[in-house]
Amino acid sequence: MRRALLFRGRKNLQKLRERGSKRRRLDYTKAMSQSGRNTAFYPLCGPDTDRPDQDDGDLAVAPAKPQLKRPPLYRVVLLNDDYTPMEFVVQVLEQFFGMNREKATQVMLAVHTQGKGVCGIYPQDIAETKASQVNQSARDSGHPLLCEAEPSSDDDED
Ligand code: TYC
Repeated sequence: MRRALLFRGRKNLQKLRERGSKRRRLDYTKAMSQSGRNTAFYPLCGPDTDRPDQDDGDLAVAPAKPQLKRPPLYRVVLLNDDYTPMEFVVQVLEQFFGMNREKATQVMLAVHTQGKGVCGIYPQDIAETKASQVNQSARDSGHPLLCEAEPSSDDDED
């Protein structure tokens, strides 16, 4: 190609360049407008009525209603014991459950007097992660504090 061009005049060369660049642009545009139609991305480009190969006839077509369901919820429950310092429990409630000091103190005292108490309600994976973070933190600090995740019955409503 390079050698062939050497023998053409300047004007010819100029024409060739113009023609070449026009062609490239035209081909590109055409390719873009055609190529999407047969791909999985085509429906994202607009309503189905634009699609030449799909005909719904006289039927009214309603979009399918998404079938959504809330994830089952789990309670994170803190258990009382005789050895874990109250201050440690308060700090755990602040750190892992986002409670302020006043709320954390209330919950800690409720657990202390009633034997157990709910720290929060979450989807299963989050509840289990929080419970195991609390248990790990207690173990790391040498305290017997225990935390559990259990299915909650509060998630019945649809
Ligand atoms: N009962 C503990 C004490 O008297 C305090 C405590 C509160 C421990 C709550 C655990 O989940 C707990 N030091």
